[in-house]
Amino acid sequence: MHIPKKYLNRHLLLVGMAACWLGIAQSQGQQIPLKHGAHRSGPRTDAAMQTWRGYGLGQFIHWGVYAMLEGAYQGKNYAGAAEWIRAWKEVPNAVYDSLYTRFNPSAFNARAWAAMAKQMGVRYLTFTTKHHDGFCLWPSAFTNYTIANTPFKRDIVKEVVDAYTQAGIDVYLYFSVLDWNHPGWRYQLKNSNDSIAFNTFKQFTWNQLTELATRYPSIKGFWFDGTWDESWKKSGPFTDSLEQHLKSLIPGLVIGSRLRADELGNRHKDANGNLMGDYEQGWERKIPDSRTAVGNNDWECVMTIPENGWGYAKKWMGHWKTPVELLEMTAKCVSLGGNFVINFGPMANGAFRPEEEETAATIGRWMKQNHQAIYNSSWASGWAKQDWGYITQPRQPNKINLIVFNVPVAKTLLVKPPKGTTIVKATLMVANKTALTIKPVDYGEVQIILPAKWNAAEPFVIELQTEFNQKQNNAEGPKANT
Ligand code: JFZ
Repeated sequence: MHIPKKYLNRHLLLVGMAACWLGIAQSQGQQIPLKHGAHRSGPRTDAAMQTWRGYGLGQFIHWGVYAMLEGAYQGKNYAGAAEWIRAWKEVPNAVYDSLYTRFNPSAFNARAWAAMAKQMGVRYLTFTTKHHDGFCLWPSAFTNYTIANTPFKRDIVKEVVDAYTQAGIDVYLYFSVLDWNHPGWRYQLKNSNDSIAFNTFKQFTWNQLTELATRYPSIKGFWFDGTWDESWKKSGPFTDSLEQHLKSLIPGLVIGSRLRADELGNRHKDANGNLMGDYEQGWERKIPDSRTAVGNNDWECVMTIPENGWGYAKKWMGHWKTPVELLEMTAKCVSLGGNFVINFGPMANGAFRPEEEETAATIGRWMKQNHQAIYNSSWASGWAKQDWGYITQPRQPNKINLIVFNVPVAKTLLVKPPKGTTIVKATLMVANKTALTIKPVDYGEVQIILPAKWNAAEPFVIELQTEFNQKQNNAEGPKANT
């Protein structure tokens, strides 16, 4: 079909006008009306959230009866994450579901765990109370599948919450909504029988969470998981009331974006693109590569040491991250305004594997020296990312920390302060706190000059003291010749 050019042009014009109108409608913020979408726009500003925002480094612990199988069955290694081993066809459900009758972690010592975490320098813990298998590490009154019915009997959640809290480390409870052990769980709601069954499951979930919040009132939040199935996505209004209910039980409670769905089934972000929950919880084993990727939201990245596996596996497959790699990820996350959380998977007897103890100790030695660049620090607005490492902004005004991972051959670090900001002092934060030479160069860039014989054995921090000059900020910068 041939369309004369003049019609084509007119047609394009009309299409263009329509697109433009839609664009205007959207930019004027025409919102989809939602009862169960985000209830807040922008980050939380209260003290509890300020604390969360300042953690920098956290510890995750995945522990449950899956640790007893050690990521293998009858001599064969499971290729998936060890805490998922029940889903492997090689393992009969009956075998897995009776493991708990032998769960007896004789080496478990919550105070030793908390001491290791403290030495490592983590400021919060997320601990699995119940993973997808449904086994509860606390004596829940709503199921028999709990620690109370193991030979061990002790309330592991209580011991962990108490020991960490006493050590000054905030505790968050991981809770899998998905529960392979509960008869009412459904992946989908295909008919009214499914809905009836799933209603019993929702009540059970409500009861268990109320129980956790009531038994362990010192916790600072929940970390939800297993909320991705159709059945849960269709329960938007319920997820909303559940969240509000938990927040009414513990003031300041922090809950990420993995609990709720809106009434249209959207998760994490509602139909209008607003985050549901206090921080973005989708950064799992991946780190954003720019500040734009996270927008204005609080966020956290959770990371495994081996490639993919949270629960204990005897054989770690693939690459295990070195302490320096984990520290670099920590620095990167903090420099982009997020927290970084490193996972540990204790053995069935309750002790940590040597690789994890070693990792915690090495990270701790570095944190002891350099935590000023990680704690209560965030994105340094206006300072461009540099190849030598990461820039973080502590809460004190006029201070900036540079965390250096790659020392340039020239032994000079280039930085570009935001307009109006001058660097007045640069201090190498090791041993005798050497003051470094600052040399302004062209285009508002500044060289920080390292001692000529500087040989860094590990990443290090340089503290900058800055001054802000309003006049300079208003002055016109150099004009580019373009
Ligand atoms: C979940 C669990 O299935 C896993 O066992 C572990 O507990 C982990 C912390 O969370 O796994 C997920 C959940 C979400 C994503 C990926 C793995 N995700 O959003 O990309």
